[in-house]
Amino acid sequence: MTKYRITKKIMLTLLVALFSASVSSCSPFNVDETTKNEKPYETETGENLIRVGFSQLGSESKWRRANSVSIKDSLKVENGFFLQFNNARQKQENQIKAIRGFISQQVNYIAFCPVTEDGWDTVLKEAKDAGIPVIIVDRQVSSDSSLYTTWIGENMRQEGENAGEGLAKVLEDRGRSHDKINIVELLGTRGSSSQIGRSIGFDTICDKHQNWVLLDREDGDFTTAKGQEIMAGFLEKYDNIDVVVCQNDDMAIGALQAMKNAGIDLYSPKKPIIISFDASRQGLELVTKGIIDVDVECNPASGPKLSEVIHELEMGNQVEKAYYMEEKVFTLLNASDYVDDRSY
Ligand code: GZL
Repeated sequence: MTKYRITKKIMLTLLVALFSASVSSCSPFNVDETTKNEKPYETETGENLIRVGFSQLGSESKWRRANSVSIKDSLKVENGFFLQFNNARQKQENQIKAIRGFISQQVNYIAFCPVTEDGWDTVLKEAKDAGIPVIIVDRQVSSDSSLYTTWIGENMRQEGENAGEGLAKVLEDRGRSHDKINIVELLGTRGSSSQIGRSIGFDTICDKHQNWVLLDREDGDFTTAKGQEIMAGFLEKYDNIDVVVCQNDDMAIGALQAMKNAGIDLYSPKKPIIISFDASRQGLELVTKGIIDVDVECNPASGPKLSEVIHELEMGNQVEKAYYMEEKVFTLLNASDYVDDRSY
């Protein structure tokens, strides 16, 4: 056999190998082979799987990553689901694109954590017109509730009020209930229901304390890096900060780093009072050290409830319009009882 023919044979063999590898590496669930009514996704035992398209807003914080773990752990094949999961990297346009993809693939259900409240009417109408039930998870949308089946999440306004009441208690315990108190705030993603609800709730309590002064508030987008950047700016601008309110632990960790960089002793009783949200493991560890003074829980474990609600809908049962997650408030008095069991 000539050299050319040997080379050609080798090339052909390689091409065939490459092609068969690409076919076998494709998901066994090629979306083109399916239509919604057949529920074509089956286990080895022939059990039909419920197809769910889930648009997660991003992976900006420990809380968000824990929420994604909860969703994936609950909507798995063993529980009867085929989950198509998309990470939108905190961009609404990516979420809308993913949801439109789920509609065109004719999934059985769509669920998503909306990065901000507004801008969902059109795509929710498209899902409704396609006959696909939509479940909102975590944050809320401003769209009419007729456009989605139910919402599973947290009471953000209550969280904000819990933060304000927690601050009032800390000040009372330190004999500072009547002092002038200067406050700065690191807000979550502006326009998200988490930011809006927590701000409204906290402001409601602030309004009851005329001696509390809000010096400044900026959008930290729920990230550690932005939290540190904003807090460094506040420390340059103000020399009389009594309280720092961070709308999640990730921003609090950034703010604490900025305070350390500015030479503030985080173990000193004179350090600014730190109020935070989420109550992640790291947040609770900082509470047990007396560095974070109040940490308001925001429970990310909405996966089991999402699984339960979809199974109810599959059986043709009615479901509630809203499901609230259980949440606590942590201080030095109770954080050590919970920190070791924190999964995130
Ligand atoms: C709250 C959730 C927020 C968390 C942040 O329900 O939407 O988003 O508080 C996360 O940690 O980034």
